[in-house]
Amino acid sequence: MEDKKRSIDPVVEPLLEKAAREGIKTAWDRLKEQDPQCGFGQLGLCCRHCSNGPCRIDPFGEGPQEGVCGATADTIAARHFARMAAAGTAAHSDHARQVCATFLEAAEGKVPGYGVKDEMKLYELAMDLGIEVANKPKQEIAIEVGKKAIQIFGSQEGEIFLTKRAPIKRLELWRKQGVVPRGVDREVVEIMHRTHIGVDQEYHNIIQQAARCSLADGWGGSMIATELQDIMFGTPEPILSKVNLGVLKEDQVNIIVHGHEPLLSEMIVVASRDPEMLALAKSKGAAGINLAGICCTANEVLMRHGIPLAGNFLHQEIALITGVVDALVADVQCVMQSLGEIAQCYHTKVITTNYRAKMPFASHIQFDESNPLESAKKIVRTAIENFPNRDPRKIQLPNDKDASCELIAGFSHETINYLLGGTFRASYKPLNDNIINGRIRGIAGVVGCNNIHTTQDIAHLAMVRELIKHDVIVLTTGCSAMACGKFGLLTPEAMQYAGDGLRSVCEAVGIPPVLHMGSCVDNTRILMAATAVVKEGGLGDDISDLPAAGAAPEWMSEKAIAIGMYFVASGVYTLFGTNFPTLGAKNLTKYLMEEIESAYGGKWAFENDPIKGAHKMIEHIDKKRKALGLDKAKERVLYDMAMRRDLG
Ligand code: SF4
Ligand code: MSK
Repeated sequence: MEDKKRSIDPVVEPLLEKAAREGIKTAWDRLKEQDPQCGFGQLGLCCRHCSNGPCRIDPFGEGPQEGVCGATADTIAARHFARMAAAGTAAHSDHARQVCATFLEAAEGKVPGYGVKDEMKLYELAMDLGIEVANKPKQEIAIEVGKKAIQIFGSQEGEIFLTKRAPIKRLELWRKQGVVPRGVDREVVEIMHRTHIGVDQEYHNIIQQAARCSLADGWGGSMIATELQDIMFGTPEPILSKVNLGVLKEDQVNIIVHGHEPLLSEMIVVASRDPEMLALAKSKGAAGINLAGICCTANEVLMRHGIPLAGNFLHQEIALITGVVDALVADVQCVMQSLGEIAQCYHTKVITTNYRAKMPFASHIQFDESNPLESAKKIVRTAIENFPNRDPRKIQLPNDKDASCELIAGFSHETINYLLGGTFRASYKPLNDNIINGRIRGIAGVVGCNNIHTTQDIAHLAMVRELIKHDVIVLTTGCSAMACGKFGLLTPEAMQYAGDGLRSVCEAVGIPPVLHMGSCVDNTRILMAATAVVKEGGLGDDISDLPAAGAAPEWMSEKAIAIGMYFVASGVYTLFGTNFPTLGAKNLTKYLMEEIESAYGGKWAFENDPIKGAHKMIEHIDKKRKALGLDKAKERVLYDMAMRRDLG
């Protein structure tokens, strides 16, 4: 394995050097220990679905071409791919299930501290769920919404309600393809059944179920999580904050929230501002309580409260190495097991909070949904009491000018609507008009993780810069959004990197060319934005007609496969970098990357070079512009102030 730069983020290397001095292993060290990683696995060519195996297929055609049961490369890789989609769907949806349960209990008045913050969104969702709202008190509507929402998991027949939000043509296409999801749990279970030995052995058929299951995620579990979280905690609006390890403070109690669920972290925000807690912190010698976040729990509390981001996936171990983290509070997903062990070298308390997600060397404080503030206070108190245990000799906090960067987050699809159209004429029309007149060439969603095989953040940064340079506006979520934030792309000043057309629109509206739309479940905000653009008119009548593309250049989690698959099945050209889990299965890969387009209007693509990846996306956007008749060269016009105002 060649030695490459571990991160382009300047705060990382000095802390990795500190870790080496202190004898601490990080993900980069463990990657070296894994070398060489299994080539069959990387290509999707190994199977251990039964104990006749494990079986592997020789990618060079010289060794075995079938498993013991006769499964071919395409079957093996398709089964593996489908199981990844099922696991991703399950992860998002189990999060959503918890949100639904808490929402319902809150509506019934059983959870102190939670209520309805966004009433308008409650009514809109109620109507989308077919609930009568006229002459009903808010609480009654909320209870009905909670009860109906929870049905999307266990329902066995029919169509998940929120699929009706898609453009009509898309819903009809799904019906024709037989992929409208019936219920989240049913689709996940069916994948697990169909990928068991000796069941579904036809790769097109397996991928059809992967699409159905992933749609249950995008237009079901993830979407309902975003909706109910917005109703309970508020729909995000643009908010200023900071990102990177420079947000940690040497003189304050530092608490990092990590994982994906905002249920508890919302209350940790409240508890960290509680006078009793602040007084306790003072009594321990701390100047205050500083909350920061990692991964998508961080994105949730950033979007709604401006809580700063400590960093993305590959920052989690590095944050502990600073020696100033008094508590790292983990809920679910993307939390490395190594954190518990690394914390042993410092005073840090790693606290797990969800019975589903425990780990060695961590203490567990179960989140009590019936009294969230009490759970949150217990955690904050634990962190405060740990503050005096810091070892000053082990502290190394990056504090130069690059150690944190300002950003603006909070671009829900409702906010974009409002920002573009204004209070009295909120609409996507200005965006559509600017796409039609060519100032904006198209829309790209760039999302997803850090992957240890790629220099941290390098692909996100290169791809996003290349896209905006070519007038493609970028919507971003998850760890990709954090990468963009660390390098200044989430501020209006980033317009300096944008092409003339995109820059003129950003200047007129006062938005950055890269819009932070939230966490991983919030990718559904991108689906909703795309649907709003279709419904606004002038750019075709389906998501697949739009000059739009998606990418996850540093993806690594199974959730990314579910997200990618629901984007493809929703009609989006979706490009992954770093690696792709079917590359050893030629027919399957050809199907996913070419032939599937005839069924869904979207397809997968793989490109390891982020600049080339950006150009493949732009090529696709241009193809769609041509199909819409928008490819005619526009005369270059110099805009005066009045014309710019008019753009908005
Ligand atoms: Fe081998 Fe087939 Fe069993 Fe997979 S299911 S391990 S290919 S025998
Ligand atoms: S946190 S899934 S590493 S984006 Fe949502 Fe980041 Fe990927 Fe986890």
